[in-house]
Amino acid sequence: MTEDTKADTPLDSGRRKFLNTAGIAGIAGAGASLGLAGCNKADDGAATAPAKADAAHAKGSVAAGQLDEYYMLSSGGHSGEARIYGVPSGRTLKRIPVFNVDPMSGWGLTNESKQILGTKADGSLKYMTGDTHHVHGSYKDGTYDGKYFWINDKINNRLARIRGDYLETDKITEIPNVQGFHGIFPDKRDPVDAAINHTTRVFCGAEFHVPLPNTPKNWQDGAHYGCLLTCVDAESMDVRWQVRIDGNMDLCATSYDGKLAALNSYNVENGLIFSDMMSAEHDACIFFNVERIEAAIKAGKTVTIGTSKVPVVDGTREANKDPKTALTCYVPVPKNPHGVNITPDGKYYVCAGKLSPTATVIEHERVLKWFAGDVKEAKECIVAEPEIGLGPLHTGFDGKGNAYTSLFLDSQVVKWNVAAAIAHYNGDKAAKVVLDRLDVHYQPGHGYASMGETKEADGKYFNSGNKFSKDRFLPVGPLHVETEQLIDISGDKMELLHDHTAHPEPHDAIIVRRDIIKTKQIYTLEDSPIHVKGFDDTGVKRDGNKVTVRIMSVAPTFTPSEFVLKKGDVVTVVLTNHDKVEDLHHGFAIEGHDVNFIVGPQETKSMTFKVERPGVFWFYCTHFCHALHLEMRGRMIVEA
Ligand code: CUK
Ligand code: CUA
Ligand code: CA
Repeated sequence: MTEDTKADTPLDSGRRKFLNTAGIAGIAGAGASLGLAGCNKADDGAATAPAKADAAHAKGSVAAGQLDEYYMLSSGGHSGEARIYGVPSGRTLKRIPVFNVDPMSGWGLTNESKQILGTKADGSLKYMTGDTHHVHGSYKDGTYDGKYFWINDKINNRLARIRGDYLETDKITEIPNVQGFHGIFPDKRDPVDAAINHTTRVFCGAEFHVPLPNTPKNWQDGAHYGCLLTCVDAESMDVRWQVRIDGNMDLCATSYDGKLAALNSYNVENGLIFSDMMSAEHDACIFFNVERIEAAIKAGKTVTIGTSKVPVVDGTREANKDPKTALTCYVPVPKNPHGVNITPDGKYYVCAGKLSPTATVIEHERVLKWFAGDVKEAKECIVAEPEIGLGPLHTGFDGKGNAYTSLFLDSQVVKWNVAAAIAHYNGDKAAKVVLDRLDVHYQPGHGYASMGETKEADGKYFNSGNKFSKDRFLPVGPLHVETEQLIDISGDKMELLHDHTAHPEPHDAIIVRRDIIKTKQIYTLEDSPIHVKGFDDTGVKRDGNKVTVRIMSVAPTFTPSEFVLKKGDVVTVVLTNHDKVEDLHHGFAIEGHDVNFIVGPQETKSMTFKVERPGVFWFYCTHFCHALHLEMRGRMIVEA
């Protein structure tokens, strides 16, 4: 352990000793169970005097009726959704359905959402689930422009886009020939065209190897397996190109000049089993030269894989030996790294060690020089490798030269100085690298700072997304809630402000200044080509057994309030909400037919279902809208 690590409170060092005895090798061998053993020891390291805790809590609280300073857009893990919290309050503001089915809004039930999600030939959803890990926003001039947010699905390998004005999912793209789609990052500008100083591409890494093309034929032979980096067009959401690499890809970061995408790889071994994935001392951070890749695509130096038409270029080591023409650069990083983040000044990438107690700092300029042939070996791009603690995963930045890395095994966040780490690496042993440590509760995964992934990193807040809450909240059965801990990073010492809960299981998030996100409060009728124009446009239209029922809502009525169908009809209800009052949503549900969705002011949604039982069925408004909300209902009559 480092000097700095030893200098902690007695209680702390006891816990650390426990982990030390087991050692890094043990961590690798015993796997996750040891990691958890570390946190089984109840830790009251944060038990500060109540008065001090109250003062800290007050700093992070937002009074009743007051608004938060930031939006925190968070992934929702295997819930398949995205969430929005307010910062600093930690209040949950919204859950955005993305890859999941959401009865409240009708996501996955309405025809419009099913079209975005993708359907099978019979009209049912192609996939019902998703696993979201990373949310990132579109950039302009090195900071968020609030236009789009993207989020990955690791289960079914899809990239979704959330539009910033409605904060709703508007497009989903399935990526061919990949599995374990994990890290994503939008580019921050074009690498060549100076006029394009905003996001036009989204880079998507693949964590799992698959046979390329995917057949079971040679499943035992790893040589047939490979991983592809995918570039998706930010506007059209079409897949532009892919690059085949050696190893795998985990997290992604992009440079501020648009020239490079960086992805950390923990499986340079191309291992198919656990032990093989950990056999090498060094893995890699892979840098992709965007301009060269696109030139190679243009020049047609491509192949296609299986039934996919996406052009694929060769980014493997063997094909990229000459730096001056290389598409990729593999910088060696110790052992199964997790996370790569770029400093807000655009100068350095930080790869956290995971199985090594270090962070690796790689200089952007040197990687560019390597591509120019001016740096001999890729490892010379490394400018520091500070020891920071056990199980480092993700790093946030304050814009003042400091980095904040989550330490999964130590259950801490460590604050360290990037310039000092570089000086220390260059021989200045007096350089103070680690500046502070704070216990978090417990086992942090992602950590992220306010505006920390932009040039406007403001050094105010850091959120620690902890994987285990244990004793922090009332127990609610075997599955505990997760803890998010908000930390004030404006001073020399980090200060824990408060905990808030998160439904399992968030991974990454971003904290965005509130003035950047400009939402619309009212939809536009023309958003929907099939909107009901007015009373004259309502009613039942029949075409054989296909029936369209056009309905409009104006609080507290539906028009028409009755419609008559025949048993066996396939019915499409089109509902337009003609209310124009902010927040005046109506719900539409039909008894016994599993029909349920809401429409906002001036919004249209439709849903198709079959009626098979004769009878009278009430439809009603589910969303409290008016003093006569309960009376806002009508009848669907199904004749035999
Ligand atoms: S990964 Cu979850 S804690 Cu998917 Cu970003 Cu590191
Ligand atoms: Cu309309 Cu409740
Ligand atoms: Ca490895």
